[in-house]
Amino acid sequence: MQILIVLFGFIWIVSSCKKEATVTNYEEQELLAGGIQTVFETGSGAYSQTFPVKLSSIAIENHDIGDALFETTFITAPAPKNEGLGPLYNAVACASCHNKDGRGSAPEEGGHSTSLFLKVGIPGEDAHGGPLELPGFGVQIQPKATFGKQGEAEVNVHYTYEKGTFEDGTAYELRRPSFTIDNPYIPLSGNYLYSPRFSRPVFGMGLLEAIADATLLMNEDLNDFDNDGISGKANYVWNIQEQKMTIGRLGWKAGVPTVLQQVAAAFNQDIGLTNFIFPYENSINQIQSEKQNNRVELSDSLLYASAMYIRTLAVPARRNVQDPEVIRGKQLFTDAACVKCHIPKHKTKVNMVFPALSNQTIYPYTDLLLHDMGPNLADNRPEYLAEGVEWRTPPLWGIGLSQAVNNHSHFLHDGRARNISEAILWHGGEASQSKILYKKMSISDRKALLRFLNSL
Ligand code: HEC
Ligand code: HEC
Ligand SMILES: [Ca+2]
Ligand SMILES: [Ca+2]
Ligand SMILES: [Ca+2]
Repeated sequence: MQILIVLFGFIWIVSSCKKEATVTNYEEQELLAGGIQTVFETGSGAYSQTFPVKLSSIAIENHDIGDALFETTFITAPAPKNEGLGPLYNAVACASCHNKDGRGSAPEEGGHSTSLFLKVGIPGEDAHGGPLELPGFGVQIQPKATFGKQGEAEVNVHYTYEKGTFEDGTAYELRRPSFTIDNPYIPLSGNYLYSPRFSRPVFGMGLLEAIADATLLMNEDLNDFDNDGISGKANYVWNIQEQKMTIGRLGWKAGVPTVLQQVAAAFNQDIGLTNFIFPYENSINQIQSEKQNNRVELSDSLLYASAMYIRTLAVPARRNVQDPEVIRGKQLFTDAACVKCHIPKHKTKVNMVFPALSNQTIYPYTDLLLHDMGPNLADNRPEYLAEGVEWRTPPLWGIGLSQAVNNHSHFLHDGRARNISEAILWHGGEASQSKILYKKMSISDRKALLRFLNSL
């Protein structure tokens, strides 16, 4: 008996020591950013992999159909295949803006980019608290049009450059964009609002959609009760399918509730294909589009396949997780309060019907909530509960592979940041304290923080 007690005591000591050892700043599973749906691709295909496990053969079939559709170039009707482009459009394919399922390219000085468009509107709210259309232009500027019609306008960017210094004296430069709407097909009314939107990676969306509403709401702190300067607010948006207000998760202002509605809106607004969720051409109510034909151009089955594709794009694994500098950078990420918005870890809901998404620990580094990011980032165009200064915390998973996938590291809602450091330096509002702490860091701390971010 005594021997047994000693033995158990010994085991207890050994196992608690082992526990001690794993409670360093490294969690065993954090390598697997997408839980079981993590892939180990680090090259240009890092954002383009299918869920590796637990997909039914029907789901795989739909994923593949959606995959092909994502690359498809749509053309003007009538045509035997892939018809329905326009009359107004931004691009001919999803992949034109989501290069390799990632970001497109940000516009250069004086020019424009397909992957960045303007959402537009006028002050006020529609019946559901959403943005009002800009008469003659709708909710988005489409610069392109099919034969015989005119694109709505050109959108060009101009940058001004601003210098700053870190506390250690190291200089940096930021570029501030301003946009012009040139050659509109009809004059623009006086008090229009616009919001620039740069494309984003589309992997991991199914997992983000599978986080319970309750989890998101738990992280809200509307009145900043803990007095840390950070509030966090869920957006509530009009859910067309459910015909009620539900939490928004997708888009830079979390203005879209589900993957399906995001995909349907992209087909309709960006490419010009009507579908059962958005049955009218995007040129509805415009003078040059009288008597347009609003028959459904994208079948329900193709729309569902496209949503299945987006839901089941896997998450790339982290790299160098046990590197001491990366671990130090992770501590700095916590110390600088980045984790308060870019919440590292979530768990997805239990989902018997879709086991591939069920009950997974994932590391997206977002709260999917809205935050006041200060006047420098403000677009001043509200979207439901998202005010002019508010943006959704974007997920940071995969950010370190941006260069490998898209050959650039342009970030933020308008692509103004040319690297991760600039993205941090633009933080303001609720994230002011984080920015100040970043500017105070020594060069080696900044390097460690960036190494950590590049390991995501
Ligand atoms: C003209 C460029 C363009 C095209 C074409 C385009 N997108 Fe996007 N996409 C964007 C932009 C810009 C955003 C951010 C929109 C916002 O903030 O509202 C976005 C956002 C998304 C998101 C949400 C990402 C997130 O982090 O919340 C998904 C998913 C998506 N697009 C899928 C698609 C699919 C599928 C297609 C084809 C049917 C498509 N997109 C076509 C530019 C484009
Ligand atoms: C108050 C919430 C908040 C805090 C704190 C915060 N962020 Fe952010 N972060 C955001 C939001 C919101 C955006 C998007 C802003 C935009 O696009 O205008 C963003 C964008 C980013 C981006 C660009 C992502 C992309 O895909 O474009 C990076 C990188 C980033 N944050 C890193 C950090 C780091 C590092 C810290 C700590 C030093 C930090 N953030 C602190 C909310 C926050
Ligand atoms: Ca059409
Ligand atoms: Ca339009
Ligand atoms: Ca708070």
